[in-house]
Amino acid sequence: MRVLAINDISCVGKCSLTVALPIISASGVTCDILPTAILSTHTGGFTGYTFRDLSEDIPAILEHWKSLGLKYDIIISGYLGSIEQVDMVRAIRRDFLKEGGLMIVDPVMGDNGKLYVHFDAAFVEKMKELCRDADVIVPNVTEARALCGHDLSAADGDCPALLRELGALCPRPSVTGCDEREGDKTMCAVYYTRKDGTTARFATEKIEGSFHGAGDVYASALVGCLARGVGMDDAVRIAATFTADSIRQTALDKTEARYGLNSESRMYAYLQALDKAAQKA
Ligand code: PXL
Repeated sequence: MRVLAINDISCVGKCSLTVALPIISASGVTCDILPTAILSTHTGGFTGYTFRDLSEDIPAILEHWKSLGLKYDIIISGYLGSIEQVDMVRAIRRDFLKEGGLMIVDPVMGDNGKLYVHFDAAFVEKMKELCRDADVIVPNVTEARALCGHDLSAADGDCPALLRELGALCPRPSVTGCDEREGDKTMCAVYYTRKDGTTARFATEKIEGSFHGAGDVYASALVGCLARGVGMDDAVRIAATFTADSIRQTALDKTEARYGLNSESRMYAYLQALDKAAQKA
């Protein structure tokens, strides 16, 4: 099983490839990487970071890979370094995804009701093209709202409605980070679509605060599970539980949110859950 993770390298801040590579590899499958940009830190909560867009390097990397005859069972794309990279990723899907392989798009563009710096309405429009090519998309609520043309900061959290709207873009959409009241508790839910088109929800108790890199941990663990043949229900449950455990650990450690999730010490529990589900799959 061979996975390709397309994402940036933020040297510090635990997101993108520094999260995807360890989690997907530890899940027990080969994870090759295509870096879209190299930054000294990610862009959320730091100033003065360096940003080298790698768009110019990608064509030669792909030519070399073609000469090796590389093909992938799963391709996951995340943060892109330029709008031009959307078409590059679409071409990568055409040239490198195996027949019957899975294209997963994390349309990384924003969070907490705002687009990240370097993203604008034109990028959102272009990202829709990539989502149309995907089998599975994993936007957070802000990205889902952007893809559906809604006001980003609107307080209403009607994730089932967003999920239905995203169905026009992609056959198996999901929406993560849906805050919902359940009695006296606040829950953080993910809504998702199964292969047969039915929809489902999985929720964990919300831990107050905003935690950078949670979407990357979730998407990477989801890919790890799917790559091991685990079905979507178990994959979502295991990935969301690992993410919630990592957030809880980060809150306990009281490390700064911008330095990312402390998922390292939660990895063993994640792998145990994955192994158990993979055995029955
Ligand atoms: O975690 C999403 C992400 C990925 N990559 C870079 C980012 C962000 C969010 O801020 O800045 C470079």
